[in-house]
Amino acid sequence: MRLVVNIPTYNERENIEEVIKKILPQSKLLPNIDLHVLVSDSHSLDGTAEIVKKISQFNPKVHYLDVKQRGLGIGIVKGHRFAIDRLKADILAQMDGDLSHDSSTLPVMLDFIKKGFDLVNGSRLIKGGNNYLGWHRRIFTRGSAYYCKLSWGTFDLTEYTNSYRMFTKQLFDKIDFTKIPWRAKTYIIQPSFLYAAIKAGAKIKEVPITFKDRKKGYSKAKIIAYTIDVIKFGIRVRLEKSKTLIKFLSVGTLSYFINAITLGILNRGEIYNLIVLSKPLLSMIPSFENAETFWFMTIDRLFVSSIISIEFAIIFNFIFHENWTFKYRSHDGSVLLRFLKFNFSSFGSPAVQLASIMIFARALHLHEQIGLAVGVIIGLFINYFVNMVWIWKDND
Ligand SMILES: Nc1nc2c(ncn2[C@@H]2O[C@H](COP(=O)(O)OP(=O)(O)OP(=O)(O)O)[C@@H](O)[C@H]2O)c(=O)[nH]1
Ligand SMILES: [Mg+2]
Repeated sequence: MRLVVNIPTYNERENIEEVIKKILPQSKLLPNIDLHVLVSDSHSLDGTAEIVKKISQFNPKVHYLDVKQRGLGIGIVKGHRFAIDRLKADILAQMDGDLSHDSSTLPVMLDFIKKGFDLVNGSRLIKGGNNYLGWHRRIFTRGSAYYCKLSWGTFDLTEYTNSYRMFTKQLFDKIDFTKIPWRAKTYIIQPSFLYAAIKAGAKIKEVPITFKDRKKGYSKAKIIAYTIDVIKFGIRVRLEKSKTLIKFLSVGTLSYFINAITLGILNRGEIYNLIVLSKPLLSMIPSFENAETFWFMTIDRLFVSSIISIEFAIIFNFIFHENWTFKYRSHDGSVLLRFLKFNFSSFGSPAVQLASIMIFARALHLHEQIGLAVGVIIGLFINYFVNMVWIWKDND
Protein backbone atom coordinates (compact mmCIF):
# COMPACT_ATOMS: atom_id res chain seq x y z
CA MET A 1 0.00 0.00 0.00
CA ARG A 2 1.20 3.45 -0.84
CA LEU A 3 1.13 6.32 1.62
CA VAL A 4 1.74 9.81 0.24
CA VAL A 5 2.54 12.57 2.71
CA ASN A 6 1.48 15.84 1.15
CA ILE A 7 3.33 18.96 2.29
CA PRO A 8 1.78 22.21 1.07
CA THR A 9 4.43 24.91 0.90
CA TYR A 10 4.94 28.53 0.16
CA ASN A 11 8.46 29.89 0.63
CA GLU A 12 9.84 27.19 2.89
CA ARG A 13 13.40 26.95 1.57
CA GLU A 14 14.86 27.01 5.07
CA ASN A 15 12.75 24.09 6.28
CA ILE A 16 11.69 21.84 3.44
CA GLU A 17 14.83 19.70 3.13
CA GLU A 18 14.86 18.92 6.83
CA VAL A 19 11.12 18.16 6.81
CA ILE A 20 11.58 15.62 3.99
CA LYS A 21 14.64 14.13 5.71
CA LYS A 22 12.64 13.62 8.87
CA ILE A 23 9.69 11.96 7.11
CA LEU A 24 11.53 9.44 4.91
CA PRO A 25 13.14 7.38 7.74
CA GLN A 26 9.66 6.75 9.15
CA SER A 27 9.26 4.12 6.42
CA LYS A 28 11.31 1.76 8.62
CA LEU A 29 8.48 1.94 11.15
CA LEU A 30 5.81 1.47 8.51
CA PRO A 31 5.90 -2.19 7.45
CA ASN A 32 4.35 -3.02 4.07
CA ILE A 33 3.94 0.66 3.30
CA ASP A 34 5.47 2.39 0.32
CA LEU A 35 6.09 5.87 1.73
CA HIS A 36 6.25 8.83 -0.65
CA VAL A 37 6.55 12.55 0.00
CA LEU A 38 4.86 15.14 -2.19
CA VAL A 39 5.55 18.84 -1.89
CA SER A 40 2.63 20.81 -3.35
CA ASP A 41 4.05 24.24 -3.73
CA SER A 42 2.32 27.50 -4.63
CA HIS A 43 5.04 28.53 -7.06
CA SER A 44 7.50 29.68 -4.40
CA LEU A 45 10.23 31.86 -5.80
CA ASP A 46 12.53 31.59 -2.79
CA GLY A 47 14.24 28.39 -3.92
CA THR A 48 11.86 25.84 -2.34
CA ALA A 49 11.13 24.39 -5.80
CA GLU A 50 14.80 23.92 -6.68
CA ILE A 51 15.57 22.22 -3.37
CA VAL A 52 12.71 19.73 -3.72
CA LYS A 53 13.34 19.07 -7.40
CA LYS A 54 16.99 18.33 -6.63
CA ILE A 55 16.07 15.82 -3.92
CA SER A 56 13.50 14.19 -6.21
CA GLN A 57 16.15 13.67 -8.90
CA PHE A 58 18.00 11.29 -6.62
CA ASN A 59 15.08 9.94 -4.65
CA PRO A 60 12.09 8.54 -6.58
CA LYS A 61 9.99 8.66 -3.40
CA VAL A 62 10.08 12.45 -3.34
CA HIS A 63 7.89 14.49 -5.71
CA TYR A 64 7.39 18.14 -6.50
CA LEU A 65 4.13 19.62 -7.74
CA ASP A 66 3.68 23.26 -8.64
CA VAL A 67 0.04 24.10 -7.90
CA LYS A 68 0.73 27.58 -9.30
CA GLN A 69 -1.85 29.58 -7.33
CA ARG A 70 -1.53 30.73 -3.72
CA GLY A 71 -3.67 29.19 -0.97
CA LEU A 72 -3.23 26.39 1.54
CA GLY A 73 -6.48 24.78 0.35
CA ILE A 74 -5.20 24.73 -3.21
CA GLY A 75 -1.96 23.07 -2.12
CA ILE A 76 -3.83 20.50 -0.05
CA VAL A 77 -6.61 19.63 -2.49
CA LYS A 78 -4.55 19.65 -5.69
CA GLY A 79 -1.75 17.81 -3.91
CA HIS A 80 -4.00 14.96 -2.76
CA ARG A 81 -5.65 14.79 -6.17
CA PHE A 82 -2.21 14.43 -7.77
CA ALA A 83 -1.21 11.85 -5.15
CA ILE A 84 -4.25 9.71 -6.00
CA ASP A 85 -4.28 10.13 -9.78
CA ARG A 86 -0.58 10.19 -10.57
CA LEU A 87 1.20 8.64 -7.62
CA LYS A 88 -1.49 5.98 -7.07
CA ALA A 89 -1.78 6.68 -3.35
CA ASP A 90 -4.01 4.48 -1.18
CA ILE A 91 -3.54 6.52 1.96
CA LEU A 92 -2.98 10.25 2.23
CA ALA A 93 -1.39 12.33 4.93
CA GLN A 94 -0.73 16.03 5.20
CA MET A 95 1.61 18.03 7.35
CA ASP A 96 3.12 21.49 7.47
CA GLY A 97 6.42 22.22 5.78
CA ASP A 98 7.97 24.20 8.63
CA LEU A 99 8.85 21.39 11.11
CA SER A 100 5.88 22.27 13.33
CA HIS A 101 4.56 18.71 13.03
CA ASP A 102 6.51 15.73 14.37
CA SER A 103 6.77 13.02 11.71
CA SER A 104 7.07 10.29 14.35
CA THR A 105 3.28 10.51 14.74
CA LEU A 106 2.83 9.06 11.22
CA PRO A 107 3.08 5.38 12.34
CA VAL A 108 0.57 6.05 15.12
CA MET A 109 -1.86 7.54 12.61
CA LEU A 110 -1.34 4.67 10.19
CA ASP A 111 -2.17 2.16 12.92
CA PHE A 112 -5.63 3.66 13.25
CA ILE A 113 -6.16 3.74 9.49
CA LYS A 114 -5.31 0.03 9.47
CA LYS A 115 -7.82 -0.49 12.27
CA GLY A 116 -10.54 0.84 9.98
CA PHE A 117 -10.72 4.56 10.72
CA ASP A 118 -11.22 6.74 7.64
CA LEU A 119 -9.52 9.81 9.06
CA VAL A 120 -7.01 10.32 11.85
CA ASN A 121 -6.95 13.87 13.13
CA GLY A 122 -3.86 15.17 14.92
CA SER A 123 -5.00 17.07 18.00
CA ARG A 124 -3.18 19.50 20.25
CA LEU A 125 -6.18 19.64 22.53
CA ILE A 126 -6.58 16.08 23.78
CA LYS A 127 -4.64 14.43 26.59
CA GLY A 128 -1.02 14.12 25.53
CA GLY A 129 -1.26 16.87 22.93
CA ASN A 130 0.75 20.12 23.11
CA ASN A 131 0.51 23.49 21.45
CA TYR A 132 3.74 25.49 21.69
CA LEU A 133 2.49 28.61 19.99
CA GLY A 134 2.26 32.14 21.38
CA TRP A 135 -0.66 32.93 23.69
CA HIS A 136 -2.77 34.69 21.04
CA ARG A 137 -2.43 31.72 18.68
CA ARG A 138 -3.35 29.33 21.48
CA ILE A 139 -6.47 31.39 22.16
CA PHE A 140 -7.32 31.12 18.47
CA THR A 141 -6.85 27.34 18.49
CA ARG A 142 -9.01 26.85 21.56
CA GLY A 143 -11.57 29.49 20.67
CA SER A 144 -12.14 28.05 17.20
CA ALA A 145 -12.41 24.57 18.65
CA TYR A 146 -15.16 25.65 21.08
CA TYR A 147 -16.90 27.61 18.37
CA CYS A 148 -16.84 24.74 15.86
CA LYS A 149 -18.01 22.25 18.50
CA LEU A 150 -21.00 24.44 19.30
CA SER A 151 -21.91 25.49 15.79
CA TRP A 152 -21.40 22.10 14.19
CA GLY A 153 -22.67 20.08 17.15
CA THR A 154 -19.57 17.85 17.12
CA PHE A 155 -18.77 17.54 20.80
CA ASP A 156 -16.54 14.49 20.45
CA LEU A 157 -14.00 16.24 18.22
CA THR A 158 -11.39 18.37 19.97
CA GLU A 159 -9.25 19.83 17.16
CA TYR A 160 -10.38 21.76 14.09
CA THR A 161 -7.68 24.17 12.93
CA ASN A 162 -4.72 21.92 12.39
CA SER A 163 -3.40 20.35 9.20
CA TYR A 164 -1.71 17.22 10.49
CA ARG A 165 -4.03 14.40 9.38
CA MET A 166 -4.13 11.05 7.64
CA PHE A 167 -7.03 9.58 5.69
CA THR A 168 -7.99 7.06 3.06
CA LYS A 169 -8.24 7.67 -0.66
CA GLN A 170 -11.84 6.43 -0.48
CA LEU A 171 -12.72 9.20 1.96
CA PHE A 172 -11.07 11.88 -0.18
CA ASP A 173 -13.06 10.68 -3.19
CA LYS A 174 -16.30 11.00 -1.23
CA ILE A 175 -15.72 14.63 -0.24
CA ASP A 176 -17.96 17.16 -1.93
CA PHE A 177 -15.53 19.96 -2.74
CA THR A 178 -18.25 22.19 -4.15
CA LYS A 179 -19.36 22.73 -0.54
CA ILE A 180 -15.89 23.62 0.75
CA PRO A 181 -14.23 27.02 0.32
CA TRP A 182 -10.97 25.30 -0.63
CA ARG A 183 -9.76 28.10 -2.88
CA ALA A 184 -9.93 30.64 -0.06
CA LYS A 185 -6.85 32.63 0.88
CA THR A 186 -7.09 31.60 4.54
CA TYR A 187 -6.64 28.17 6.12
CA ILE A 188 -10.40 27.50 6.25
CA ILE A 189 -9.70 24.27 4.36
CA GLN A 190 -8.61 22.78 7.71
CA PRO A 191 -11.98 22.89 9.52
CA SER A 192 -14.12 22.74 6.38
CA PHE A 193 -12.43 19.57 5.10
CA LEU A 194 -13.04 18.00 8.50
CA TYR A 195 -16.70 18.97 8.35
CA ALA A 196 -17.04 17.57 4.83
CA ALA A 197 -15.43 14.33 6.07
CA ILE A 198 -18.01 14.10 8.86
CA LYS A 199 -20.76 14.69 6.30
CA ALA A 200 -19.27 11.97 4.13
CA GLY A 201 -19.74 9.57 7.05
CA ALA A 202 -16.07 9.26 8.01
CA LYS A 203 -15.07 7.25 11.05
CA ILE A 204 -12.70 9.64 12.79
CA LYS A 205 -10.00 9.07 15.42
CA GLU A 206 -8.00 11.76 17.14
CA VAL A 207 -4.41 11.26 18.23
CA PRO A 208 -2.37 13.67 20.36
CA ILE A 209 0.27 15.72 18.56
CA THR A 210 2.82 18.27 19.62
CA PHE A 211 2.82 21.46 17.57
CA LYS A 212 6.10 23.37 17.68
CA ASP A 213 6.40 26.96 16.61
CA ARG A 214 8.43 27.42 13.45
CA LYS A 215 12.13 28.26 14.00
CA LYS A 216 12.90 29.40 10.47
CA GLY A 217 11.10 31.16 7.66
CA TYR A 218 8.04 33.31 8.15
CA SER A 219 4.39 32.65 8.99
CA LYS A 220 1.80 32.90 6.24
CA ALA A 221 -1.11 32.58 8.65
CA LYS A 222 -3.61 35.45 8.55
CA ILE A 223 -5.27 34.93 11.87
CA ILE A 224 -7.89 37.68 11.74
CA ALA A 225 -9.11 36.73 8.25
CA TYR A 226 -8.98 33.08 9.29
CA THR A 227 -11.06 33.76 12.41
CA ILE A 228 -13.67 35.53 10.27
CA ASP A 229 -13.76 32.57 7.88
CA VAL A 230 -14.16 30.09 10.76
CA ILE A 231 -17.07 32.15 12.10
CA LYS A 232 -18.66 32.39 8.64
CA PHE A 233 -18.31 28.68 8.05
CA GLY A 234 -19.90 27.90 11.43
CA ILE A 235 -22.87 30.12 10.55
CA ARG A 236 -23.22 28.33 7.23
CA VAL A 237 -23.27 24.96 8.95
CA ARG A 238 -25.82 26.22 11.49
CA LEU A 239 -28.08 27.63 8.77
CA GLU A 240 -27.87 24.42 6.80
CA LYS A 241 -28.78 22.44 9.89
CA SER A 242 -31.64 24.74 10.85
CA LYS A 243 -32.97 24.52 7.29
CA THR A 244 -33.78 20.90 8.02
CA LEU A 245 -35.42 21.87 11.32
CA ILE A 246 -37.47 24.60 9.62
CA LYS A 247 -38.65 22.11 6.98
CA PHE A 248 -39.48 19.63 9.73
CA LEU A 249 -41.55 22.24 11.58
CA SER A 250 -43.32 23.37 8.38
CA VAL A 251 -44.29 19.83 7.49
CA GLY A 252 -45.45 19.34 11.09
CA THR A 253 -47.61 22.48 10.98
CA LEU A 254 -49.15 21.55 7.66
CA SER A 255 -49.81 18.03 8.85
CA TYR A 256 -51.67 19.43 11.87
CA PHE A 257 -54.08 21.19 9.50
CA ILE A 258 -54.46 18.05 7.41
CA ASN A 259 -55.16 16.14 10.59
CA ALA A 260 -57.73 18.72 11.76
CA ILE A 261 -59.48 18.97 8.39
CA THR A 262 -59.66 15.20 7.94
CA LEU A 263 -60.99 14.78 11.45
CA GLY A 264 -63.60 17.48 10.85
CA ILE A 265 -64.83 16.00 7.58
CA LEU A 266 -64.94 12.42 8.81
CA ASN A 267 -66.55 13.16 12.15
CA ARG A 268 -68.79 16.20 11.54
CA GLY A 269 -68.67 17.07 7.84
CA GLU A 270 -67.11 20.38 8.89
CA ILE A 271 -63.76 22.08 8.46
CA TYR A 272 -63.34 23.72 11.84
CA ASN A 273 -66.78 25.44 12.09
CA LEU A 274 -67.42 25.60 8.38
CA ILE A 275 -70.02 23.11 7.17
CA VAL A 276 -68.81 21.49 3.94
CA LEU A 277 -70.81 18.25 3.81
CA SER A 278 -74.46 17.66 4.60
CA LYS A 279 -73.44 14.78 6.85
CA PRO A 280 -70.14 13.43 8.20
CA LEU A 281 -68.19 11.20 5.84
CA LEU A 282 -68.32 8.47 8.46
CA SER A 283 -71.99 8.99 9.26
CA MET A 284 -72.48 5.21 9.18
CA ILE A 285 -70.47 4.90 12.39
CA PRO A 286 -72.59 5.73 15.43
CA SER A 287 -71.73 8.63 17.69
CA PHE A 288 -70.77 8.18 21.33
CA GLU A 289 -74.27 7.68 22.80
CA ASN A 290 -75.09 4.78 20.46
CA ALA A 291 -71.65 3.27 20.11
CA GLU A 292 -70.54 -0.03 21.53
CA THR A 293 -67.92 -0.21 24.24
CA PHE A 294 -65.19 -2.82 24.20
CA TRP A 295 -63.38 -3.25 27.49
CA PHE A 296 -62.85 0.42 28.37
CA MET A 297 -62.90 1.94 24.86
CA THR A 298 -65.95 3.26 23.08
CA ILE A 299 -65.54 2.70 19.37
CA ASP A 300 -67.56 5.66 18.18
CA ARG A 301 -67.27 7.90 15.14
CA LEU A 302 -64.88 10.33 16.87
CA PHE A 303 -62.56 7.46 17.81
CA VAL A 304 -62.43 5.98 14.31
CA SER A 305 -62.15 9.43 12.68
CA SER A 306 -59.26 10.35 14.99
CA ILE A 307 -57.33 7.21 14.17
CA ILE A 308 -57.81 7.71 10.43
CA SER A 309 -56.91 11.39 10.52
CA ILE A 310 -53.86 10.82 12.69
CA GLU A 311 -52.62 8.09 10.36
CA PHE A 312 -53.37 10.34 7.41
CA ALA A 313 -51.19 13.04 8.95
CA ILE A 314 -48.47 10.51 9.68
CA ILE A 315 -48.48 9.39 6.05
CA PHE A 316 -48.35 13.01 4.90
CA ASN A 317 -45.49 13.72 7.28
CA PHE A 318 -43.65 10.67 6.10
CA ILE A 319 -43.98 11.47 2.39
CA PHE A 320 -42.65 14.99 2.91
CA HIS A 321 -39.85 13.98 5.29
CA GLU A 322 -38.81 11.21 2.94
CA ASN A 323 -38.72 13.39 -0.16
CA TRP A 324 -38.06 16.87 1.15
CA THR A 325 -37.07 17.43 4.80
CA PHE A 326 -34.55 14.59 4.98
CA LYS A 327 -34.05 14.13 1.24
CA TYR A 328 -30.29 14.52 1.45
CA ARG A 329 -29.88 12.21 4.41
CA SER A 330 -29.43 8.47 4.27
CA HIS A 331 -32.30 6.44 2.80
CA ASP A 332 -30.73 3.07 3.59
CA GLY A 333 -33.02 0.05 3.69
CA SER A 334 -36.58 -0.24 2.46
CA VAL A 335 -39.17 2.56 2.38
CA LEU A 336 -41.60 0.28 4.17
CA LEU A 337 -39.25 -0.22 7.09
CA ARG A 338 -38.68 3.53 7.38
CA PHE A 339 -42.43 4.08 7.24
CA LEU A 340 -43.03 1.56 10.04
CA LYS A 341 -40.26 3.13 12.12
CA PHE A 342 -41.79 6.54 11.51
CA ASN A 343 -45.22 5.34 12.59
CA PHE A 344 -43.73 3.84 15.70
CA SER A 345 -41.78 7.00 16.55
CA SER A 346 -44.90 9.12 15.97
CA PHE A 347 -46.53 7.48 18.97
CA GLY A 348 -43.75 8.93 21.13
CA SER A 349 -45.05 12.50 20.98
CA PRO A 350 -48.50 11.90 22.51
CA ALA A 351 -46.83 9.82 25.23
CA VAL A 352 -44.43 12.66 26.06
CA GLN A 353 -47.32 15.15 26.00
CA LEU A 354 -49.34 13.01 28.38
CA ALA A 355 -46.41 12.65 30.78
CA SER A 356 -45.77 16.39 30.64
CA ILE A 357 -49.44 17.27 31.35
CA MET A 358 -49.43 14.89 34.32
CA ILE A 359 -46.17 16.23 35.74
CA PHE A 360 -47.22 19.87 35.41
CA ALA A 361 -50.74 19.37 36.69
CA ARG A 362 -50.30 16.72 39.36
CA ALA A 363 -46.75 17.17 40.63
CA LEU A 364 -46.12 20.88 40.05
CA HIS A 365 -49.77 21.98 40.50
CA LEU A 366 -49.62 24.21 37.42
CA HIS A 367 -52.14 24.58 34.64
CA GLU A 368 -52.42 21.55 32.37
CA GLN A 369 -52.12 23.83 29.31
CA ILE A 370 -48.57 24.68 30.36
CA GLY A 371 -47.88 20.97 30.58
CA LEU A 372 -49.32 20.44 27.11
CA ALA A 373 -47.33 23.30 25.57
CA VAL A 374 -44.08 22.07 27.13
CA GLY A 375 -44.93 18.51 26.13
CA VAL A 376 -45.57 19.51 22.52
CA ILE A 377 -42.19 21.24 22.29
CA ILE A 378 -40.29 18.39 23.98
CA GLY A 379 -42.14 15.81 21.92
CA LEU A 380 -41.35 17.68 18.74
CA PHE A 381 -37.63 17.79 19.44
CA ILE A 382 -37.54 14.16 20.52
CA ASN A 383 -39.32 13.26 17.31
CA TYR A 384 -36.94 15.35 15.25
CA PHE A 385 -33.98 13.75 16.98
CA VAL A 386 -35.35 10.21 16.55
CA ASN A 387 -35.96 10.92 12.86
CA MET A 388 -32.38 12.11 12.46
CA VAL A 389 -30.62 9.29 14.31
CA TRP A 390 -32.93 6.37 13.62
CA ILE A 391 -34.80 6.82 10.37
CA TRP A 392 -32.93 9.25 8.11
CA LYS A 393 -29.36 9.03 9.39
CA ASP A 394 -26.67 11.61 8.72
CA ASN A 395 -24.43 10.60 5.88
CA ASP A 396 -25.35 12.81 3.02
N1 LIG B 1 0.80 25.41 -1.17
C1 LIG B 1 0.69 26.39 -0.26
N2 LIG B 1 1.09 26.19 1.01
C2 LIG B 1 0.97 27.21 1.89
C3 LIG B 1 0.41 28.46 1.53
N3 LIG B 1 0.41 29.26 2.64
C4 LIG B 1 0.95 28.53 3.63
N4 LIG B 1 1.30 27.30 3.19
C5 LIG B 1 1.94 26.23 3.94
O1 LIG B 1 1.08 25.80 4.94
C6 LIG B 1 1.82 25.42 6.08
C7 LIG B 1 1.34 26.22 7.29
O2 LIG B 1 1.63 27.58 7.09
P1 LIG B 1 2.29 28.47 8.24
O3 LIG B 1 2.72 29.77 7.67
O4 LIG B 1 3.34 27.69 8.92
O5 LIG B 1 1.07 28.72 9.18
P2 LIG B 1 0.92 28.32 10.68
O6 LIG B 1 1.54 27.00 10.93
O7 LIG B 1 -0.47 28.49 11.04
O8 LIG B 1 1.77 29.48 11.36
P3 LIG B 1 3.29 29.47 11.90
O9 LIG B 1 3.76 28.05 11.98
O10 LIG B 1 3.23 30.17 13.17
O11 LIG B 1 4.06 30.19 10.90
C8 LIG B 1 3.28 25.65 5.74
O12 LIG B 1 3.83 24.45 5.24
C9 LIG B 1 3.18 26.69 4.64
O13 LIG B 1 4.29 26.68 3.78
C10 LIG B 1 0.01 28.65 0.17
O14 LIG B 1 -0.45 29.70 -0.25
N5 LIG B 1 0.15 27.58 -0.67
MG1 LIG C 1 3.50 26.66 10.69
